[in-house]
Amino acid sequence: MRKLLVTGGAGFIGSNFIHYLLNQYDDVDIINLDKLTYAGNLANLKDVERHPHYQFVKGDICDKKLVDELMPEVQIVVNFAAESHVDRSIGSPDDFIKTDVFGAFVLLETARKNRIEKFIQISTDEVYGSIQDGSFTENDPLMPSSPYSASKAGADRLAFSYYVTYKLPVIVTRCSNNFGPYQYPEKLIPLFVTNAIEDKKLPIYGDGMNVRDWIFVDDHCRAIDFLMDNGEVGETYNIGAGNEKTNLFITDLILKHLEKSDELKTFVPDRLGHDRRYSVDCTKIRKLGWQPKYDFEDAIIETVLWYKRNADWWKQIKSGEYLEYYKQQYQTA
Ligand code: NAD
Ligand code: TDX
Repeated sequence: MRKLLVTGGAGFIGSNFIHYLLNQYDDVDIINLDKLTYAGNLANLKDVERHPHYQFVKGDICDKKLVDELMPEVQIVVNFAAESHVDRSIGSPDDFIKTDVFGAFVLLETARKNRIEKFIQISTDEVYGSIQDGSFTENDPLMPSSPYSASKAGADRLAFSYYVTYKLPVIVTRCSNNFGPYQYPEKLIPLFVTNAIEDKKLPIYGDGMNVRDWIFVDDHCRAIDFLMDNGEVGETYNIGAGNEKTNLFITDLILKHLEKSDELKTFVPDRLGHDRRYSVDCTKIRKLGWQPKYDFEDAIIETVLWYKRNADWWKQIKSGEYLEYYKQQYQTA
């Protein structure tokens, strides 16, 4: 039996990862440590809340005493917990520094003392910053440009330093933009899908020509699982599916699949410091034997359908704290 501490498991990717592991294996035990910030939602895990191999602990990864209590119970740590939204980091970076950097430090330090067998730090492709042509490899320098990506870069290299200095068996992953079920509707795809369903405006930043490389969340989860077994400790792995699209292309695709009018498209002032293009070279993980399984357009259709069928899930979110935030930010809610 492998026992994992999954942090941030009530968020988008963490909850998909927990579902993935429990569906895939009979021999994993999971402790999900999550603070339940605005982005954490136990509704994402309703179907597994009584699963015999799953336990939820509400708490903060910065809480050293709590982390000290949990760490001796597990062999593997997968750290998803983070403040994850770039726009929020521009308005109020404090929690990004606390959770993404200091929280990662608390986990690493405690993992080291407990001789953890594997520590997976979930970083992001945003740590490289923007690239005009070509793609970043794992050896390229980090040039993060938002308080979010700078915090993630801090944790990314701090994790690496624990491998070099203390031989903690760390693996760092840098994935591109995820989409799929249970994504908080402040991120581009769930925001635009749910707004379009309700005939609300779709706020496109700047000229809409910024490029992101999209990956279906299940492919990301499989990559993390793959690296837990096959990744080399001390190494960093880019993860992506090679679906580079402009935001306008994504917007048009969503409108097409929902059969909604072009008139919902609304150009709004650009995000401050908006990275133009992200692109990662995934040769390293592909050579090891992982590759994405999902076709991009099929996965988009599946995702749009999921939000159509699960309106209760996002309507609940869009009626709370969210509404206040969006009224202040964009006046689109
Ligand atoms: P999310 O915002 O949906 O979820 C974050 C989760 O972390 C939430 O459940 C939240 O309650 C929890 N959390 C926040 N602060 C915490 C704290 N101090 N202690 C414990 N739990 C805390 O984020 P996501 O999109 O699922 O991203 C998960 C991870 O993957 C993040 O580290 C993010 O940087 C990384 N990542 C995300 C993407 C993407 O496209 N979403 C791409 C690459 C990497
Ligand atoms: O309303 C919007 N309008 C818009 O044009 C929003 C929310 C976004 N955008 C643009 C900005 C980006 O170019 O869409 C693109 C994607 O934006 P987000 O969904 O906010 O994602 P991004 O900033 O690319 O960061 C995401 O991918 C990498 C995640 O939020 C990060 O956690 C992850 O590390």
